[in-house]
Amino acid sequence: MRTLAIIKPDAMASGKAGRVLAHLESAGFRVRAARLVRLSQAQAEAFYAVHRERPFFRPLVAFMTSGPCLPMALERDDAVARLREVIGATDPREAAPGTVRALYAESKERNAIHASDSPENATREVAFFFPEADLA
Ligand code: FUP
Repeated sequence: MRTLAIIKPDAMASGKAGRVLAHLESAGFRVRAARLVRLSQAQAEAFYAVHRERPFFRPLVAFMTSGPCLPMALERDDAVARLREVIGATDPREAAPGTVRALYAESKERNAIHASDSPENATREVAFFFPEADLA
């Protein structure tokens, strides 16, 4: 099964994308599609539409449009749940040792990586960035 990860602008800007990807590959994920993108305001708002009413929505959209990011379709067994384990809690101070966010995130707001939180969202989010024909 597949899930969506995004290496976020903080990790891209600080040159951690390679280390984050190596971490994911070591955890058994295979990259089936990847794209370097600078999200537009409209794209970031659409991607995070579920958070529209939350107080952190505007800062989240501002951060996600602040520089390039790297969406990737990742595949392995039980991909959605396994990737959530590998990335750790939203706030790196609460993330388990050795998780991507514990290792590489700057803060709860600039937390290095996104991962789909359910199989339904994984399907929607992979399709948001990658048409079926672009998946390897
Ligand atoms: P997660 O699924 O761990 O990425 O976390 P959420 O879906 O709850 O939140 C999505 C993104 O919103 C987080 F990655 C970072 C941002 N956020 C904040 O900036 N402040 C918060 O209090 C919660 C989330």
